[in-house]
Amino acid sequence: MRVWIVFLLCLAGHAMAAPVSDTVCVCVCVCVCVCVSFELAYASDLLTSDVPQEPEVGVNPVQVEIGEFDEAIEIVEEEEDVFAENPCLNHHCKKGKVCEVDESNTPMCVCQDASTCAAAEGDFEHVCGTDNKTFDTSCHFFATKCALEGTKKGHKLHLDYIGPCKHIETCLDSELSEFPLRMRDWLKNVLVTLYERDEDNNLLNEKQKLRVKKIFENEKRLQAGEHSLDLLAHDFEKNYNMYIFPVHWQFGQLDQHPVDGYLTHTEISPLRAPLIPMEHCTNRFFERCDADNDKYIALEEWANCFGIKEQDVDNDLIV
Ligand SMILES: *[C@@H]1O[C@H](CO)[C@@H](O)[C@H](O)[C@H]1NC(C)=O
Ligand SMILES: [Ca+2]
Ligand SMILES: [Ca+2]
Repeated sequence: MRVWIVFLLCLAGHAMAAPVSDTVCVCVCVCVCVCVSFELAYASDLLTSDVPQEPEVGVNPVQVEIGEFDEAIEIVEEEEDVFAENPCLNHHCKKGKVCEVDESNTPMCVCQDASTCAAAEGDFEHVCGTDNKTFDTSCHFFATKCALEGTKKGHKLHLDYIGPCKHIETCLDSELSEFPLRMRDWLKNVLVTLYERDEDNNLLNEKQKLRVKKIFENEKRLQAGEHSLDLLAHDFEKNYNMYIFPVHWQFGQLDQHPVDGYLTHTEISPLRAPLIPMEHCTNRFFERCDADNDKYIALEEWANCFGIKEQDVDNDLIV
């Protein structure tokens, strides 16, 4: 892709030097080509990079963003013999921290200086904190949060959503009840898409594949697309069984740090953060999910939130 851009730019340069009568025509063609190629290169960069981005419709942010918001997770691995020279090589620090060695060559995690974060390449890299302040990138956010560690302000500061801070409309009760309809349908479509793409990517394990296969092959399945709320509600009633697994599966995707049958604020973050700018009921929805208000969403609470009946909640569906 890059080669093309350079090549076309050369052509453009060439054309500039050509007689005026030729220039007009050539320049128009070349300009269009450059723009298109650049966009393609840019798009393919986006797809392969791990920066926060607006999820495409049907792409599960959990797949895209995995690990991006796990602010509370500190992974420390030690393999001393292999990396004896630079103890930092294999010493991972949580977001917002970097590894440094002290006088005795012991690696330790210290707060990253926000000025060492790479600048944002666009608005899509900005993130909005719970203080309603826009940060350039998630790197800037976590560096700032780290610098505030131990303070009340730092304790309260979380990454709220992806994108610059904006006005988020109040979620009305009527809208809140619509949210799970769309979300359930979306979860089901995400799984079916993963299944379709999953030749040998192992996005799903064998057990999961078998379960999604049943949904995928079901002729009564509502195909992905824009549907009215009435149709979504009707489909949930009629094809209720198809929604049980997707709801469980998403819970399992999020319940990772640690795998304990409960979702913390941080664990839900990979799902919430990209969703909030698009769905203004996201926060209210997840708050309400925690029915007993203990700050954790248990599987039963989660399933109930999506309209799954108590007798269909099954821990075995998650593994
Ligand atoms: C957050 O900031 C945005 C943009 O600066 C503003 O439009 C919005 O009203 C603010 N929200 C709140 C809750 O203050
Ligand atoms: Ca957990
Ligand atoms: Ca709870």
